[in-house]
Amino acid sequence: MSKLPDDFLWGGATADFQYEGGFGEGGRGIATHDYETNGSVEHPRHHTMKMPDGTLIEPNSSFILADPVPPEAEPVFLPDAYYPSHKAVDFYHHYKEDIKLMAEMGFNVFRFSIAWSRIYPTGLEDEPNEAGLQFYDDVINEMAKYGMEPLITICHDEMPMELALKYDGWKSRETIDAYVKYCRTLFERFGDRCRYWLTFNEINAVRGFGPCGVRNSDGPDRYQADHHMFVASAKAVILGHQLMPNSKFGAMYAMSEIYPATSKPEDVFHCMQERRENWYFIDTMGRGYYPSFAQEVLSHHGVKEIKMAAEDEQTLLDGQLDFISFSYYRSNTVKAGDPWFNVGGDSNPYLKQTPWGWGIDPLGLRYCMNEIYDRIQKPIFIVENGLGAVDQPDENGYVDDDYRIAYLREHLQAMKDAILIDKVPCLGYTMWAPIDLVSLSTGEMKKRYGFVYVDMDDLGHGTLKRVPKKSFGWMKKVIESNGEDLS
Ligand code: BGP
Repeated sequence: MSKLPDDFLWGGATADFQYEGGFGEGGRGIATHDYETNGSVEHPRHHTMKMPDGTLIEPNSSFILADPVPPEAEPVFLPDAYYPSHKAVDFYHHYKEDIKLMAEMGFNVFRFSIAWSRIYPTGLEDEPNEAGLQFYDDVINEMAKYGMEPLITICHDEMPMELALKYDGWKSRETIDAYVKYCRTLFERFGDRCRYWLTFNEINAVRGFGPCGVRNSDGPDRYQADHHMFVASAKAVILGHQLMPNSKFGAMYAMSEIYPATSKPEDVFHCMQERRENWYFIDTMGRGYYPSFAQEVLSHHGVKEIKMAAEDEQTLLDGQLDFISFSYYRSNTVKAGDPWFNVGGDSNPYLKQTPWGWGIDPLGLRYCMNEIYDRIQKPIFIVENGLGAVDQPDENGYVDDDYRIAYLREHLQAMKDAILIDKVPCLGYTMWAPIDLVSLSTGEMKKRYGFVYVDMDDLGHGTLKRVPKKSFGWMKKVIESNGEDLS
């Protein structure tokens, strides 16, 4: 093969709580991310929680969220805080304009997530919310006008708040039933127009109250919750295949490549063990059974065993994924003695970094694609890759973002090398995120990824006007040439 396949999928990816807004509109319920403030690298965004005596819980140093959250704490909105998910960049009211811009670039796929709380406002209703279904119907039909197919993330790091409060989210098996009910509704309503589905976003990295509804995500609760998500994903795949015979399912993994900090055998061995923290997820869902080292991973986290129902083993086997998708932004290094599940890891002295300290490593993308395919032998789908940077618009809102073009050019070349030289089957590439949106990790707006500039600042001020950046025209040319022309 000397060229990318003719049916290669080119597009962009977004997540509802970072992009959609429309808080309280169309009967949408409250989701876990709705209580997250904005933040920065120095001051992590966090859920504001209140104890019965009125004391507010301060965020700790953990990634994104205060954790653990005491069982008696309730979420609370503070009058003077800014909650970016409520408006995000208002795709809810701009979807026609945004989809048109994506179509202009030549996208034939658009990955977006459905807000669970828009379909089942608390997660507990028997009947879905028609206005929520109608919104996504409108989005999908608008895409169809341009021949753009959906890649739907069923659950992108969040859930209706009520499920978190009532069941401690994924810690309980009840949440599996709520999720499968939600999936059935989506498949019955959209299945005639959607082939590609992702059951969860970055399932290997999510933990804690915001993404999983779990109040204490260190140790046993986290791994029990993961098991329930594995079972829920497998049940969704089984049901999806029954209801939509042409459907293809993946789940999405955070694949920051991890290298040993040195060639010292102890560092290399620790790196292998740290990587197993990811394989634990990919193997189980990609092959349909827990890997042989699963207990070893659990032991690192002080977990003696996972509670499983008798039928879970068969469910995992029957509900294995059709393809493996992942996000790839950066690589990190680890060394012996580092804590387990060292999110972010250490920086790599051989790499340049983004302003947010993420090591830029295009070859790591080729490495990832090869490694996953060698191991799981199922097609790859790259569903997130991009550069978060501070853009400086001119007086018309135009951004000359050569740095973004350079990042994407090198990563797309690495992807092509994996496909054309190493022969890794890859279904497509969806860049994060085609239109500027709110950052997941910091809640900032100034960490921009898009081909299209959105006039809005970190506190939600601005006209929301959309202006294509220089990279917009560049990506259009790349897609027109099916990836041949990266100049
Ligand atoms: C992934 C998430 C996305 C997205 C992206 C960029 O982890 O799936 O939701 O936001 O990373 O991260 P950030 O927004 O923190 O820069």
